[in-house]
Amino acid sequence: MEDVIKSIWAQKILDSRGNWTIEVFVNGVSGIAPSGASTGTFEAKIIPADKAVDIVNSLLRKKLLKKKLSQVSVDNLLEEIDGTADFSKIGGNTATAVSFAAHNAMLYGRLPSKKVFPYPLGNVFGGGAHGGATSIQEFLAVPIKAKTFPDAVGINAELHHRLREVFKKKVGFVGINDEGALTADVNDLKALDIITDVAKDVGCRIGLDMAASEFFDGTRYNYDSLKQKLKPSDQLDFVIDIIKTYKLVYVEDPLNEDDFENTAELTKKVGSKTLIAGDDIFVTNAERLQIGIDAGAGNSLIIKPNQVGSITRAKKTVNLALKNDYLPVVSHRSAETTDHTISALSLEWGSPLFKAGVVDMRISKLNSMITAWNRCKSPGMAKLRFK
Ligand code: 2PG
Ligand code: MG
Repeated sequence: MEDVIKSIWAQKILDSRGNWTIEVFVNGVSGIAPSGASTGTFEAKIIPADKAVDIVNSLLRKKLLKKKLSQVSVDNLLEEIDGTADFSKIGGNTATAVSFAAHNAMLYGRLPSKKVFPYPLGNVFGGGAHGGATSIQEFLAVPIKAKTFPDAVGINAELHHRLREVFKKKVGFVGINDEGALTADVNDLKALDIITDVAKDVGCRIGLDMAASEFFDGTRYNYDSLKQKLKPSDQLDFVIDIIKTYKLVYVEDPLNEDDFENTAELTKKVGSKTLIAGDDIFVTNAERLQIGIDAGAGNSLIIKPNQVGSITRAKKTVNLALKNDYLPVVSHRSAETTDHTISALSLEWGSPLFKAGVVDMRISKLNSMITAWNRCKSPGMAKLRFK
């Protein structure tokens, strides 16, 4: 294993939205920063890709060359050089790309050999900030009956294919949004009706990423296509109602990013059967997760290393989650590239669910996981509490 940074350089490349992002090479191995559209207020700060590339090719190159290549030492050095809590000086995107490249350089670009594989959470239909008629951002396939990882991604893809036909027949026009999820001119409840029906045929369950902060205006949750505006207590009842009606196994960000109280109430009421996951509310940040733990808010959380700017920081949050029985879900962002660092992290950290889409760019992450599965001697799927 190489234990010293012998070379480091950066370039800007395009992401899936056609925006510039930063790619860093450490000892010739790549790491690329993704980015989001439904970003949490408390995420690490992003700087323009040009500036990020300059910072790596000048300042970071000088400071990191010949330094020890270990995750913790690289990430700690990045924190030291930056000196802020949210990487606002060198950029959370810059730090993420360096952290990913260092990680991948140590693995020589391969995935770690682990025996326990996650279930892929697949975004098959969507709206909100990613584009579409529904306020709910993501309707997710959860293939909990699959016996193998390749079968599981196959089930999610099958649901995507079938829904394309069903929506075309029922509504006429089917679109594709930022994550390759289908869109159609239906309201949130109609979408749930159609998707749960088809999911039953395909043999999977359904979850949601509501990304509710995106349609909360400070007092009301605005469901434009349903023509309803809900105050927080009504939003709580609405979420409980759809969880029961559609037997949802996973609901992410059901309330605004600062509403720990109602998230705790929801967890108390439905948390024994349904995963209530925090994304914008925790932003992969250990301090924010601790507030959630103290309040009893949620029983699961999204892990996106770029929300905190380094693998070491994200790992700290994963450890805290596992200690407190919160199920970690390693996740992609809506703007992605062919980078598949998060596939490796999902395996390394034993995250039982892996949110990485179904089609388009997203296959890079899924396919690298299939390779890891096929290389493994006796692989098995993770245990899920709602099975
Ligand atoms: C989310 C993500 C990924 P974004 O909200 O979970 O699906 O979206 O990257 O836009 O925050
Ligand atoms: Mg989310």
